[in-house]
Amino acid sequence: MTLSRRLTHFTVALAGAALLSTSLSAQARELSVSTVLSDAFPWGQAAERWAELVEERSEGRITLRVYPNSQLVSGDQTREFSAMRSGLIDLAVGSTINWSPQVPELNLFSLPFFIPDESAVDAVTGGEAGKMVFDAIESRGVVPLAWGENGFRQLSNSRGPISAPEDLDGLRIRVVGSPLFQDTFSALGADPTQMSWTDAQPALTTGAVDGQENPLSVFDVARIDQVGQEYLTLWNYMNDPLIFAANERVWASLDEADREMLRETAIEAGEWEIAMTREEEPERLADIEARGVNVTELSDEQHQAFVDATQAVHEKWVPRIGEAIVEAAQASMDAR
Ligand code: X2X
Repeated sequence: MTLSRRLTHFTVALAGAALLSTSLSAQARELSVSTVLSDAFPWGQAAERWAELVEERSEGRITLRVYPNSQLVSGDQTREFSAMRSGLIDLAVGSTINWSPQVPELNLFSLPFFIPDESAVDAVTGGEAGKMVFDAIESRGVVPLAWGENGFRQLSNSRGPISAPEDLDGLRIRVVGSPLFQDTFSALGADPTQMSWTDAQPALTTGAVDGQENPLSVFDVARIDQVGQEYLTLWNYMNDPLIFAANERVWASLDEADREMLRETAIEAGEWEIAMTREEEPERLADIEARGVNVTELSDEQHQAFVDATQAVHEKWVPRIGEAIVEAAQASMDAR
């Protein structure tokens, strides 16, 4: 081979390599994923798991970069949905509570004492009501992909054991930024105050609030007992599912195969996280008790007193959520 021939080969090879790398980098994509809690919690782990699966299946072509602690919305978790809709956030693993100001149908899960246990949650999310909720999200410009779980929310406070609505009388309770919570805790005679999770921890530490409500995993990982929350009531008054979702334009920009892959990996990550969250609960409760927290469980009669006290919340909120969705959820639970 002559020198000039060799040079030509070499040039062609170089050009080929350059082409290959530009086409690879043209396809390589980084998408942001917003979460409220970090990977110290199951919620953040759900997002990290999704990112790992996407990295694997796309062979590194698509990178999901997780931004925890609501940092993409400066700590204001109730703005996450709007930020995803507007394109400030590409993807999110978000809470039904935090998105409910923009998607009223999501208040279905916050109706007090409506969805009693894990199998009821699965019946609702996996049934007709779950589809209706996903349609409601989609009609507001966000593409829902899969379910996860923050968990059943339990009540803690620094004052004393709570086993009846009267025990909540006048207690200042930090609630999430959704009006339904304001109504539930007012109906129970407490003094609810809305604030973000970012603001909740200092408020608990300084004693600006007496109590809060969160799943056992959050109570445990954030060591809520160490900021004086020594009394915990297990009342399963509502479950907070998580939803994996995407901005509409980001979704439309992906080809069919990548959409399929993103949806499948979200479902896998969600199922993995739901199972883990539930499996870990007994051990978390044991650890919490071992740290000296006073845990109250309710008898059927005590439970009923809370149900009765919050009936008016249902009357006010069922029409806002949509009678059809609430009925569909009830039907799925009854059919278990
Ligand atoms: O703010 C909370 O309580 C939290 C972390 O559970 C949610 O984002 C709903």
